[in-house]
Amino acid sequence: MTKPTTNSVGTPIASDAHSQSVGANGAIALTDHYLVEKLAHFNRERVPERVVHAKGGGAYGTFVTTHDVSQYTRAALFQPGVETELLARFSTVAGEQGSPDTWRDPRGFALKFYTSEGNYDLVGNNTPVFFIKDGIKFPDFIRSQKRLPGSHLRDNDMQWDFWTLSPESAHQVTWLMGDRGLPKSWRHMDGFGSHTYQWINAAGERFWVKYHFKTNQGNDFLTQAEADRLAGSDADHHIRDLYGAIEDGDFPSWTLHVQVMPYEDAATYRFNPFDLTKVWPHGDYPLIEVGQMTLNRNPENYFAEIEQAAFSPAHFVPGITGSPDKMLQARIFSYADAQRYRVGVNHAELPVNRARVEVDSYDKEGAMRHGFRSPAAPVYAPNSFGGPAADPVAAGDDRGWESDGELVRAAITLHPEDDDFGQAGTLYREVLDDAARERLVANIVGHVGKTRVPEIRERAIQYWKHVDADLGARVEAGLEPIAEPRTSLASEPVRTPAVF
Ligand code: HDE
Repeated sequence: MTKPTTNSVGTPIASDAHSQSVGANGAIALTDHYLVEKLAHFNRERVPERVVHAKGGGAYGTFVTTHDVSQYTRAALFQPGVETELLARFSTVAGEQGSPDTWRDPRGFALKFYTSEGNYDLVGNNTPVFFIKDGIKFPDFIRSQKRLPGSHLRDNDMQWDFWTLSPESAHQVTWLMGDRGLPKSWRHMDGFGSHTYQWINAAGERFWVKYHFKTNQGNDFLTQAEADRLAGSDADHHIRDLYGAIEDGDFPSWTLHVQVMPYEDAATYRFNPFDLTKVWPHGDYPLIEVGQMTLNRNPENYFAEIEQAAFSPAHFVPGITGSPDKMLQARIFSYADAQRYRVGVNHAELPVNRARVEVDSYDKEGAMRHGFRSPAAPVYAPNSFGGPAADPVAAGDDRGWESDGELVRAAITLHPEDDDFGQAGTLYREVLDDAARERLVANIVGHVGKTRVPEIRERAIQYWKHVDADLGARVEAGLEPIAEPRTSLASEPVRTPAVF
């Protein structure tokens, strides 16, 4: 027998189809509380989408530590043989919730490990570097990649204006315009922690660490033409791919490696190791294998488990902490703040976000709180009634680094080989093969070709000449003259001819 529909407090309701009205054709009645409740709840089904990384998908899985890295970290999840449950969420950055999965963009690679010492979140991307190196520029950067305030159109002049006025972006833009900007699927891309983090071993020794998740499916990409076609025919292509693979039992996996830099090397390394626009060449710090991540379970409910998933780079566990990277420090504030706004102050209580260990925090109350401790448990510390007390040893209070100086606003210090364009040039000359270089040039020409402010166009050509003279010349040669120059972001957009 079909179960009766109930209202939100469990009482059976009389009709799924007919509102209460004064006669069959008359006005509907406010006494139909069920109708009012149904419409009101519907109006509140959305929470604000993420201001960046709004479009994404994810799955659960496990991480198994297969190699012994205990000499570098005492984190329980990275001890040999330990298996940890996790959630992964992949995303594009600039697009909104319904936007195509195959627009050119970096991809988010966010992980939440439910460890025996509480949740550890590693919130990275599919590239090892980023566009900027100080979080104060992040809102400006993101606005330049999103939409014009008037027409609500994305705008290549705005994008290239920001990039060319922020030359520290060159390394990441080179990745973005290359094959990595259009991964074939989330299964076919690597993931990076991107920042430099600190690991601390049981003896309290400190190391600087970068994370690399290498896809076991092989890196693969879409051409611009394929991505454009898919954007129209299957905007959810990457969500569908991941969901389908897991449903079919074809579980995607990644091998985690780390680069480990002895603590003392940081001061004299040829690149500033806390600069998020730089990599550490593997010849300097080789990859060390750590373990295997496998995704093997789809969420049962997208909203509850993926939309409400709340990641934060501030969620460390003992044996792992942050670094002097200014971007990381800005993020340590920003994410929990975003979750409080987006999901609510008690977001950590939701099943997807809840730690798998006992939570003994003094947090209490607030909107939608449903967990509480025994009435005998004190709500303040210190106390004389057996309430929890902070334990610096358990917390790993050996975290930290030397930092001493005047309070200033300044760029980070340059190490001997630091400059904005050097590593981007190396990527072009030494990492890409001829075919990949060809595609990079074509992608840049296609993208810069949509700029219409002559000064911005010229700066973009110079930007690529700084990366590499040959690359810049090829970009310049490939560009058609601007047909309809503009001087203002408010001027009329070029109308795309309709294709029928
Ligand atoms: Fe994010 N970023 N970000 N970001 N980011 C967010 O967090 C922010 C940065 C990344 O699947 C937001 O919950 C600032 C770097 C991913 O839920 C927000 C800065 C990297 C995700 C935010 C950065 C990332 C986000 C949006 C400059 C790679 C999606 C809502 C200091 C290493 C996580 C939210 C998910 C999401 C802020 C830079 C990756 C607003 C201020 C660098 C994968 O808090």
